[in-house]
Amino acid sequence: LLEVVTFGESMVLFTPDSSSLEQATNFTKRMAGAEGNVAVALARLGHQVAWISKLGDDGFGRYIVKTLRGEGVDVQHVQFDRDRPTAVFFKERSELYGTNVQYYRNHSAVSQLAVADVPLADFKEIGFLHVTGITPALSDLNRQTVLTILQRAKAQGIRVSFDPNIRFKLWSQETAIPVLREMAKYASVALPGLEEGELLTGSDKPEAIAAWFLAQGCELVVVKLGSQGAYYQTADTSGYVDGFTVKLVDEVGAGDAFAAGLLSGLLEHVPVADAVRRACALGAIAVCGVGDYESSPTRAELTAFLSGQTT
Ligand code: CKP
Ligand code: MG
Repeated sequence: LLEVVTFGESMVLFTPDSSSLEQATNFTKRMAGAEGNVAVALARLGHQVAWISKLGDDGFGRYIVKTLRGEGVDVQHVQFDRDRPTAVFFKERSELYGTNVQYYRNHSAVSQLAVADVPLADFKEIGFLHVTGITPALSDLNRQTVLTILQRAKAQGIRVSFDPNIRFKLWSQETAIPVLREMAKYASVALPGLEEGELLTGSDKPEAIAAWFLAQGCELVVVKLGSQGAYYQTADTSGYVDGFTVKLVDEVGAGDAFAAGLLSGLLEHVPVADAVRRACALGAIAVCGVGDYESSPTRAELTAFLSGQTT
C-alpha cells in the first residue's frame, strides 16, 4: 500500500569533475530534483512511495525513471513527452564561493504536468502527498496544477507535507511569496528553512514562523535550522532538536533527506520529537557525500548512525 505520493521535476545533474563550470572538461552525470530525492530517501528506509512526473522521451528521461525504479520508487504514473526534453542542470562547488547551480529547465516536459496527470482519487489511503515550492515555479500551468491538486487533496482529506524550497533562480520574490503562502494553507506539515520562514512570515524567530504556519491551518511545523537542528511546533507540543555534528561535503539535498526522515517517523507514529530527530539525522547524513540523493541511508545505516556506531 502506498504511503507517500509526490510529484515534481527530476533532472539530470552534471557536476564538473574538477574546478569550475568555466574551466571544466569532464562532468559526472547524476540525477537530482527535490521530490525525487525525497522519494528515494523514503524508499531506502523501506517506505512505499510513488513519484509522478513528465520526462522527455529521451535518454535522460529513461535514465531518471530507471534510477528511481531501481531505488524502489513507484514510477507507474510517469509519462514521457515526445516534444519536450528532460531538464538538466549543473552544479559547481568551490571552497571559496560555495555552491552554484545553473538550470536548463525552461519548457521541459514537466512544464506540461496538469491536474489530470496526478490521479489523486487513486490515492485515498496514502499517509502524505509531498509537494515543494519548486513545482509551481516551473510554468504557469504547473502553478495552477499545484494549487488545484492541493485544494483537492484537502477536500479528500489527504494530508499534505509542504517544503517551500524557495528558488529565486526560477521565479521572482514578488511572484513566489504569494503562491507559497497560498500553498501553506493546504499543508498539514510544513518544513520551511529559517530563511524561507522569514521570507514567508516576516519573522526570523522559529517560534513566530511556526505560529504563522499553524495559523494557516498546518498541524505540524518544523523549522529547519541547518547544522543547529530544528524547531517543531504543533497545537500541543513544541521544542528544539539538536543537529548532528558531521563534516559537510555537499549541502544540496539535505532538506529533501530531512523531509523524508520526518515523514518516515510520522508514518511510523513515533513521538514527534523522535520524528524530527530522524529528520535531522537524515539531513546530516545527506551532507556527508556528494550528489543530491546518493548519501541517503538505508534503514540499517540510519539505525547505526543514530546509535553512534559510525566513526
Ligand atoms: O533543498 P534541497 O537542497 O534539499 O533541494 C535540492 C534539490 O530540485 C536539488 O536536487 C535540485 O535539483 C532541486 O532542489 C532544485 O530544483 O533546485
Ligand atoms: Mg530545501
